[in-house]
Amino acid sequence: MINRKNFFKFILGGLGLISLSSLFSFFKRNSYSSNVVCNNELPPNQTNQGYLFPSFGNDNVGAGPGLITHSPYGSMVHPPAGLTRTTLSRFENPFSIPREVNTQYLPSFSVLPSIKTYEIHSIERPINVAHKTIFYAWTFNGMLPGPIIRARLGEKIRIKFKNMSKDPHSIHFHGSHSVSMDGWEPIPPGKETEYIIEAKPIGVHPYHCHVPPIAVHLSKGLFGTMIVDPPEGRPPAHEVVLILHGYDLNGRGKNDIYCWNGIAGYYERFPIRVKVGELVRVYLINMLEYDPIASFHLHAQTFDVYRTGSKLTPDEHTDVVTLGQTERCIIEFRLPEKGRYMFHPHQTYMAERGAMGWFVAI
Ligand SMILES: [Cu+2]
Repeated sequence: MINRKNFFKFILGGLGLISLSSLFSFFKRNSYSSNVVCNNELPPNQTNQGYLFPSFGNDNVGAGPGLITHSPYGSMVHPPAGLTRTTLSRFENPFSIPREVNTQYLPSFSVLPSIKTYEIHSIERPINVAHKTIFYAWTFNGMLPGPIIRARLGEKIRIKFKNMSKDPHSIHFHGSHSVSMDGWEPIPPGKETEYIIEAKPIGVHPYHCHVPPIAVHLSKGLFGTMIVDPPEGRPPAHEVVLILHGYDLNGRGKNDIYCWNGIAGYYERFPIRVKVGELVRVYLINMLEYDPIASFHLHAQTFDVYRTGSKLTPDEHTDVVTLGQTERCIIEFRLPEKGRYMFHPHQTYMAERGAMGWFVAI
């Protein structure tokens, strides 16, 4: 039987539990322990362990995840405020830019044989990935996706990898290389290693951390692109790297928002500008976790598909290409008249949640 005294004890105990749990969830919401953080702690050009990071917008105020509203164009997740048309220029090589001078652009075809050395460090940092949405990312060199590595067929690449984060990580390259350089062995926090690989075959190959749970390490941002050019290069073109990726904002093993090159809604706000009639070459990679397949669809124009980019003759001519996880291809097309040509995965929920964009022919 519950008497009056016990009844009050029960009520007070219950109230205590409720307030403790709200206190706990308050701290959880306001710490970096979850993927999404909602506060003002990310200054522009934040430094971490001596790195100068590019800033990705400045609207990190408010409650994530993402601002999901209807738009007449299809995407309902918008990029952070404060970005510009050049924020993601490192994924693009416009014809008109002298490539050797503008290092902010996609690395150019290398002319002389060499051993290229890259320093790649795994670094944890918060990144504005969509409007009012900060993601506590695991990155290579503070970038998401990681740096673009570009080499000529057969060139030697030396990767000096240092793990500057709190968990073990590694770098595993797709393509062919010595099995002793395969990069699946975890490198503990604070330790470093060196990978030496020969760039082959020609094409576009992802690299990524291979430490389990791989889905978590990869979807938190530890991936990047390697382009291997044929010895004679490919025909001159306006080149763009497009990597499809998703963010699991709530740690549910499910993507909440989607993006090309790390920022949801970016190419809807800032279309990729190309000239009418010029050759456009897209290095297309599917780096999604949690969604087994995705596609790339271009509106109003068809394109050549070079699967993995490993041949110089196209495998098909179409307007939609489907890619499994880490699958990739090179596509080429020309836009024959001025206008806005939409692109998106034909898994339309991905497009509506940030992965819709435009090419604009001018
Ligand atoms: Cu990892």
